[in-house]
Amino acid sequence: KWTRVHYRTDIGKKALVRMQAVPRVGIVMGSDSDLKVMEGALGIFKKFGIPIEMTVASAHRSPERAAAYATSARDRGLRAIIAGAGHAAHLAGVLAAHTTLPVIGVPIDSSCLQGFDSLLSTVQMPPGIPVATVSIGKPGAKNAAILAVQIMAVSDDALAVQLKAFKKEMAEQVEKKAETQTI
Ligand code: RP5
Repeated sequence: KWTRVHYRTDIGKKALVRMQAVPRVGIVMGSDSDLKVMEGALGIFKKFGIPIEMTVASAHRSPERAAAYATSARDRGLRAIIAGAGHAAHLAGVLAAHTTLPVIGVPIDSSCLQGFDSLLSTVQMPPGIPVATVSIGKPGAKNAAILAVQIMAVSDDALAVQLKAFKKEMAEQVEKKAETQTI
């Protein structure tokens, strides 16, 4: 469904954007080295036909860019933000501080501590600024996308129907494997 990939000038030259319409979910990474993990979210958005945008902004290396991204997110049409970062992963928290949109954090296993550091720094938000933190790494990126779809489906019946079919499909795959494999 994504017919083009181009750069959105309004959020910076490095902003990788895949879109067919106004993006509804923003995926932000602390570094372009996080892309191999955050790519795990893309298949879900493609499956559900939800236009998204991806960009790089760091809570530490480019704090103004991160703040500007989150501050403008709702007005630009986004409905949720997914933030993936490694090491002392403050990106999701910083974005959450600057927006009223739901922020989903993906801890990335890019440091010597293999994501345990990122998990704690993403999930342990102080009261008042929640970040919905998913599991570490690529499975977390996929779950972040599903969670974003579920958030949007609260006010979108067509998406809710698609989600129901998605769950049914997963259950059928389990049944199929159970029938064909001897454990
Ligand atoms: C974090 O530091 C990023 O999110 C990334 O996971 C990690 C390493 O970044 P690079 O040194 O590869 O740019 O801020």
